[in-house]
Amino acid sequence: MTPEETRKALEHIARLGGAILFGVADLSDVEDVSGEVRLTGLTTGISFGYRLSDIVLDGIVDHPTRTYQYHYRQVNILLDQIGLRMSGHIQETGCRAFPVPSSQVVDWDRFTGHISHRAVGRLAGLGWIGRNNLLVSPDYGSRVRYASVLTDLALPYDRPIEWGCGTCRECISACPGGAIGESLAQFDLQKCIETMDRIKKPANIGSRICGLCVKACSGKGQG
Ligand code: B12
Ligand code: SF4
Ligand code: SF4
Repeated sequence: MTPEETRKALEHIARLGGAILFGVADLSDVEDVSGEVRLTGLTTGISFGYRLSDIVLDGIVDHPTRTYQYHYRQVNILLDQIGLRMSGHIQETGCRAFPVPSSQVVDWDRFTGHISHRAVGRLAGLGWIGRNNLLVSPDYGSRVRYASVLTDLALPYDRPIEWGCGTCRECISACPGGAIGESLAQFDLQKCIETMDRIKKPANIGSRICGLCVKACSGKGQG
Protein backbone atom coordinates (compact mmCIF):
# COMPACT_ATOMS: atom_id res chain seq x y z
CA MET A 1 0.00 0.00 0.00
CA THR A 2 1.21 3.54 -0.69
CA PRO A 3 1.18 6.03 2.22
CA GLU A 4 -1.86 7.70 0.57
CA GLU A 5 -3.74 4.37 0.46
CA THR A 6 -2.83 3.58 4.06
CA ARG A 7 -4.06 6.99 5.13
CA LYS A 8 -7.35 6.38 3.30
CA ALA A 9 -7.74 2.98 4.97
CA LEU A 10 -7.20 4.53 8.43
CA GLU A 11 -9.63 7.35 7.71
CA HIS A 12 -12.17 4.73 6.65
CA ILE A 13 -11.75 2.90 9.98
CA ALA A 14 -12.19 6.18 11.88
CA ARG A 15 -15.28 7.27 9.95
CA LEU A 16 -16.90 3.81 10.14
CA GLY A 17 -16.37 3.98 13.90
CA GLY A 18 -18.23 7.28 14.11
CA ALA A 19 -15.51 9.93 13.78
CA ILE A 20 -16.56 13.06 11.94
CA LEU A 21 -13.10 14.64 11.81
CA PHE A 22 -9.80 13.04 10.78
CA GLY A 23 -6.36 14.54 10.23
CA VAL A 24 -2.68 13.64 10.41
CA ALA A 25 -0.02 15.69 12.21
CA ASP A 26 3.73 15.82 11.85
CA LEU A 27 4.95 15.56 15.46
CA SER A 28 8.66 15.48 14.72
CA ASP A 29 9.13 18.87 16.44
CA VAL A 30 7.02 17.97 19.47
CA GLU A 31 8.84 17.22 22.72
CA ASP A 32 8.70 13.64 24.02
CA VAL A 33 6.09 13.77 26.77
CA SER A 34 6.37 10.12 27.74
CA GLY A 35 4.59 9.18 30.92
CA GLU A 36 3.93 5.51 31.58
CA VAL A 37 4.78 4.45 28.04
CA ARG A 38 7.67 5.25 25.73
CA LEU A 39 6.55 7.47 22.89
CA THR A 40 9.96 8.20 21.36
CA GLY A 41 10.01 7.86 17.57
CA LEU A 42 6.23 8.03 17.19
CA THR A 43 6.34 11.18 15.10
CA THR A 44 3.04 10.79 13.25
CA GLY A 45 -0.07 11.83 15.16
CA ILE A 46 -3.46 10.75 13.87
CA SER A 47 -6.23 12.93 15.27
CA PHE A 48 -9.91 12.09 15.09
CA GLY A 49 -13.00 13.66 16.61
CA TYR A 50 -16.56 12.70 17.47
CA ARG A 51 -19.21 15.39 17.23
CA LEU A 52 -21.17 15.68 20.47
CA SER A 53 -24.96 15.58 20.42
CA ASP A 54 -26.44 19.09 20.07
CA ILE A 55 -29.53 17.94 21.97
CA VAL A 56 -27.43 16.82 24.94
CA LEU A 57 -25.41 20.06 24.94
CA ASP A 58 -28.48 22.24 24.57
CA GLY A 59 -29.82 20.65 27.78
CA ILE A 60 -26.95 22.26 29.74
CA VAL A 61 -28.11 25.61 31.12
CA ASP A 62 -26.03 26.60 34.15
CA HIS A 63 -24.40 23.37 35.28
CA PRO A 64 -23.49 20.00 33.75
CA THR A 65 -26.35 17.52 33.46
CA ARG A 66 -26.30 13.81 34.22
CA THR A 67 -27.15 13.22 30.56
CA TYR A 68 -24.02 15.15 29.54
CA GLN A 69 -21.97 13.07 31.98
CA TYR A 70 -23.34 9.86 30.45
CA HIS A 71 -22.76 11.12 26.92
CA TYR A 72 -19.20 12.25 27.76
CA ARG A 73 -18.35 8.79 29.10
CA GLN A 74 -19.82 6.96 26.12
CA VAL A 75 -18.02 9.23 23.64
CA ASN A 76 -14.72 8.55 25.43
CA ILE A 77 -15.35 4.81 25.06
CA LEU A 78 -16.21 5.19 21.37
CA LEU A 79 -13.08 7.26 20.68
CA ASP A 80 -10.92 4.73 22.52
CA GLN A 81 -12.39 1.94 20.39
CA ILE A 82 -11.64 3.79 17.15
CA GLY A 83 -8.05 4.30 18.37
CA LEU A 84 -7.73 0.61 19.20
CA ARG A 85 -9.00 -0.46 15.77
CA MET A 86 -6.60 1.87 13.96
CA SER A 87 -3.67 0.78 16.14
CA GLY A 88 -4.43 -2.89 15.47
CA HIS A 89 -4.43 -2.18 11.74
CA ILE A 90 -1.13 -0.26 11.93
CA GLN A 91 0.60 -3.01 13.94
CA GLU A 92 -0.33 -5.51 11.23
CA THR A 93 1.70 -3.42 8.76
CA GLY A 94 4.76 -3.95 10.99
CA CYS A 95 4.78 -0.41 12.43
CA ARG A 96 4.33 0.77 16.03
CA ALA A 97 1.14 2.42 17.26
CA PHE A 98 -0.09 3.81 20.57
CA PRO A 99 -3.80 4.58 20.99
CA VAL A 100 -3.73 7.61 23.30
CA PRO A 101 -6.68 7.28 25.70
CA SER A 102 -9.32 9.94 25.13
CA SER A 103 -9.48 11.16 28.71
CA GLN A 104 -6.80 9.52 30.86
CA VAL A 105 -4.84 11.77 33.24
CA VAL A 106 -1.28 10.44 33.57
CA ASP A 107 0.36 13.14 35.69
CA TRP A 108 -2.00 14.26 38.48
CA ASP A 109 0.37 17.02 39.70
CA ARG A 110 0.52 18.73 36.31
CA PHE A 111 -2.93 17.56 35.20
CA THR A 112 -1.74 16.14 31.89
CA GLY A 113 -2.46 13.18 29.66
CA HIS A 114 0.08 11.23 27.54
CA ILE A 115 -0.09 13.96 24.91
CA SER A 116 -2.52 16.82 24.35
CA HIS A 117 -5.27 15.87 21.87
CA ARG A 118 -5.84 19.61 21.36
CA ALA A 119 -2.24 20.08 20.27
CA VAL A 120 -2.28 17.03 17.95
CA GLY A 121 -5.62 18.09 16.45
CA ARG A 122 -4.33 21.62 15.82
CA LEU A 123 -1.20 20.32 14.08
CA ALA A 124 -3.42 17.94 12.05
CA GLY A 125 -5.32 20.94 10.71
CA LEU A 126 -8.61 20.14 12.43
CA GLY A 127 -9.00 23.53 14.12
CA TRP A 128 -7.39 26.26 16.19
CA ILE A 129 -6.99 26.74 19.96
CA GLY A 130 -9.77 29.17 20.83
CA ARG A 131 -10.22 31.76 23.57
CA ASN A 132 -11.91 28.98 25.56
CA ASN A 133 -8.63 26.96 25.53
CA LEU A 134 -10.37 24.24 23.46
CA LEU A 135 -9.75 23.02 19.92
CA VAL A 136 -12.24 24.83 17.70
CA SER A 137 -13.29 23.19 14.46
CA PRO A 138 -14.40 25.67 11.77
CA ASP A 139 -17.48 23.50 11.15
CA TYR A 140 -18.41 22.22 14.61
CA GLY A 141 -16.78 24.64 17.02
CA SER A 142 -15.79 23.06 20.33
CA ARG A 143 -18.65 20.58 20.21
CA VAL A 144 -16.23 17.77 19.41
CA ARG A 145 -14.21 15.36 21.56
CA TYR A 146 -10.92 14.01 20.29
CA ALA A 147 -8.45 11.17 20.62
CA SER A 148 -5.15 10.40 18.89
CA VAL A 149 -3.05 7.49 17.70
CA LEU A 150 0.73 7.99 17.71
CA THR A 151 2.74 5.94 15.25
CA ASP A 152 6.01 5.66 13.32
CA LEU A 153 4.06 4.92 10.15
CA ALA A 154 4.82 7.44 7.38
CA LEU A 155 1.60 9.12 6.22
CA PRO A 156 0.83 12.29 4.25
CA TYR A 157 0.51 15.16 6.75
CA ASP A 158 -2.04 17.95 7.09
CA ARG A 159 -1.10 21.50 8.09
CA PRO A 160 -2.43 23.73 10.87
CA ILE A 161 -5.13 26.21 9.88
CA GLU A 162 -5.32 29.88 10.85
CA TRP A 163 -6.67 31.08 14.20
CA GLY A 164 -10.33 31.93 13.62
CA CYS A 165 -12.04 33.29 16.75
CA GLY A 166 -12.10 36.73 15.17
CA THR A 167 -14.52 39.07 16.95
CA CYS A 168 -16.51 36.26 18.60
CA ARG A 169 -16.74 36.36 22.41
CA GLU A 170 -19.51 33.78 23.02
CA CYS A 171 -17.50 31.58 25.39
CA ILE A 172 -16.37 34.52 27.55
CA SER A 173 -19.93 35.35 28.58
CA ALA A 174 -20.94 31.68 28.84
CA CYS A 175 -18.31 30.76 31.45
CA PRO A 176 -19.85 30.97 34.94
CA GLY A 177 -16.43 31.41 36.56
CA GLY A 178 -14.88 34.18 34.48
CA ALA A 179 -12.06 31.81 33.50
CA ILE A 180 -11.96 32.81 29.82
CA GLY A 181 -10.29 36.01 28.69
CA GLU A 182 -9.57 37.97 25.53
CA SER A 183 -6.57 35.83 24.64
CA LEU A 184 -5.54 32.24 25.29
CA ALA A 185 -2.78 33.55 27.58
CA GLN A 186 -5.51 34.93 29.88
CA PHE A 187 -7.27 31.58 30.27
CA ASP A 188 -7.33 30.85 34.03
CA LEU A 189 -7.19 27.08 34.61
CA GLN A 190 -7.44 27.44 38.40
CA LYS A 191 -10.66 29.45 38.11
CA CYS A 192 -12.02 26.88 35.67
CA ILE A 193 -11.30 23.99 38.05
CA GLU A 194 -12.85 25.82 41.05
CA THR A 195 -15.94 26.68 39.01
CA MET A 196 -16.38 23.12 37.77
CA ASP A 197 -16.11 21.79 41.32
CA ARG A 198 -18.79 24.28 42.44
CA ILE A 199 -21.35 23.84 39.65
CA LYS A 200 -21.23 20.07 39.33
CA LYS A 201 -22.32 19.65 42.98
CA PRO A 202 -26.06 20.48 42.61
CA ALA A 203 -26.41 17.79 39.94
CA ASN A 204 -24.47 15.35 42.14
CA ILE A 205 -21.91 14.73 39.40
CA GLY A 206 -18.59 13.14 40.36
CA SER A 207 -16.57 13.83 37.20
CA ARG A 208 -14.88 17.20 36.64
CA ILE A 209 -17.01 18.30 33.70
CA CYS A 210 -18.89 21.47 32.81
CA GLY A 211 -19.82 21.76 29.15
CA LEU A 212 -20.72 25.46 29.06
CA CYS A 213 -17.74 26.62 26.96
CA VAL A 214 -18.20 23.53 24.76
CA LYS A 215 -21.86 24.39 24.18
CA ALA A 216 -21.17 28.09 23.59
CA CYS A 217 -18.77 27.50 20.70
CA SER A 218 -20.49 26.35 17.54
CA GLY A 219 -17.72 27.48 15.18
CA LYS A 220 -19.64 28.38 12.03
CA GLY A 221 -20.11 32.06 11.41
CA GLN A 222 -18.44 33.04 14.66
CA GLY A 223 -14.93 33.66 13.38
C1 B12 B 1 -6.46 16.82 32.33
C2 B12 B 1 -7.54 17.34 31.45
C3 B12 B 1 -8.34 18.36 31.96
C4 B12 B 1 -8.05 19.14 33.25
C5 B12 B 1 -7.16 20.35 32.93
C6 B12 B 1 -5.99 20.02 32.04
C7 B12 B 1 -5.12 21.16 31.56
N1 B12 B 1 -3.89 21.22 32.04
O1 B12 B 1 -5.54 21.99 30.75
C8 B12 B 1 -9.46 19.60 33.67
C9 B12 B 1 -10.11 18.53 34.53
C10 B12 B 1 -9.52 20.92 34.42
C11 B12 B 1 -10.13 19.65 32.29
C12 B12 B 1 -11.19 20.45 32.00
C13 B12 B 1 -11.87 20.40 30.82
N2 B12 B 1 -11.69 19.53 29.82
CO1 B12 B 1 -10.21 18.33 29.71
N3 B12 B 1 -8.79 17.15 29.44
C14 B12 B 1 -7.75 16.83 30.14
C15 B12 B 1 -6.87 15.79 29.39
C16 B12 B 1 -7.18 14.39 29.94
C17 B12 B 1 -5.37 16.08 29.41
C18 B12 B 1 -5.03 17.54 29.02
C19 B12 B 1 -3.55 17.85 29.03
O2 B12 B 1 -2.70 16.97 28.96
N4 B12 B 1 -3.22 19.12 29.15
C20 B12 B 1 -1.83 19.57 29.17
C21 B12 B 1 -1.67 20.87 28.44
C22 B12 B 1 -0.21 21.29 28.27
O3 B12 B 1 -2.10 20.67 27.12
P1 B12 B 1 -3.42 21.31 26.55
O4 B12 B 1 -3.90 22.35 27.44
O5 B12 B 1 -4.37 20.19 26.21
O6 B12 B 1 -2.89 21.88 25.13
C23 B12 B 1 -2.34 23.18 25.05
C24 B12 B 1 -0.97 23.24 24.46
O7 B12 B 1 -0.74 22.13 23.64
C25 B12 B 1 -1.04 24.58 23.71
N5 B12 B 1 -0.86 24.62 22.27
C26 B12 B 1 -0.76 23.65 21.36
N6 B12 B 1 -0.62 24.12 20.17
C27 B12 B 1 -0.63 25.48 20.31
C28 B12 B 1 -0.49 26.46 19.34
C29 B12 B 1 -0.56 27.79 19.74
C30 B12 B 1 -0.45 28.82 18.68
C31 B12 B 1 -0.74 28.12 21.11
C32 B12 B 1 -0.82 29.54 21.54
C33 B12 B 1 -0.87 27.11 22.06
C34 B12 B 1 -0.79 25.80 21.63
O8 B12 B 1 -2.38 25.03 23.80
C35 B12 B 1 -3.17 23.97 24.09
C36 B12 B 1 -4.43 24.50 24.69
O9 B12 B 1 -4.15 25.32 25.79
C37 B12 B 1 -7.40 15.99 27.91
C38 B12 B 1 -7.21 14.74 27.05
C39 B12 B 1 -5.84 14.82 26.36
N7 B12 B 1 -5.03 13.83 26.50
O10 B12 B 1 -5.54 15.81 25.69
C40 B12 B 1 -8.84 16.45 28.14
C41 B12 B 1 -9.47 17.48 27.17
C42 B12 B 1 -8.48 18.58 26.91
N8 B12 B 1 -10.59 18.02 27.92
C43 B12 B 1 -11.59 18.33 27.18
C44 B12 B 1 -12.73 19.04 27.65
C45 B12 B 1 -13.89 19.19 26.69
C46 B12 B 1 -12.75 19.60 28.95
C47 B12 B 1 -13.86 20.44 29.61
C48 B12 B 1 -14.79 21.26 28.75
C49 B12 B 1 -14.69 19.59 30.61
C50 B12 B 1 -15.89 18.93 30.01
N9 B12 B 1 -15.70 17.80 29.36
O11 B12 B 1 -17.00 19.41 30.12
C51 B12 B 1 -12.99 21.35 30.50
C52 B12 B 1 -12.48 22.52 29.64
C53 B12 B 1 -11.59 23.48 30.30
C54 B12 B 1 -10.97 24.40 29.26
N10 B12 B 1 -11.75 25.36 28.75
O12 B12 B 1 -9.81 24.20 28.91
C55 B12 B 1 -11.38 17.89 25.73
C56 B12 B 1 -11.18 19.08 24.80
C57 B12 B 1 -11.93 18.95 23.48
C58 B12 B 1 -11.75 20.16 22.62
N11 B12 B 1 -12.70 20.37 21.73
O13 B12 B 1 -10.78 20.88 22.72
C59 B12 B 1 -10.14 16.95 25.84
C60 B12 B 1 -9.18 16.99 24.67
C61 B12 B 1 -10.69 15.51 26.02
C62 B12 B 1 -11.17 14.85 24.72
N12 B12 B 1 -10.94 13.55 24.64
O14 B12 B 1 -11.69 15.48 23.85
N13 B12 B 1 -9.51 18.82 31.42
S1 SF4 C 1 -15.21 24.29 31.58
FE1 SF4 C 1 -16.79 25.64 32.50
S2 SF4 C 1 -15.68 26.76 34.10
FE2 SF4 C 1 -14.12 25.88 32.73
S3 SF4 C 1 -13.72 27.47 31.20
FE3 SF4 C 1 -15.33 26.17 30.35
S4 SF4 C 1 -17.24 27.20 30.96
FE4 SF4 C 1 -15.62 28.03 32.25
S1 SF4 D 1 -16.92 30.75 21.29
FE1 SF4 D 1 -16.02 32.19 19.80
S2 SF4 D 1 -14.33 33.19 20.93
FE2 SF4 D 1 -14.87 31.36 22.07
S3 SF4 D 1 -13.47 29.81 21.29
FE3 SF4 D 1 -15.37 29.62 20.09
S4 SF4 D 1 -15.01 30.90 18.27
FE4 SF4 D 1 -13.44 31.46 19.80
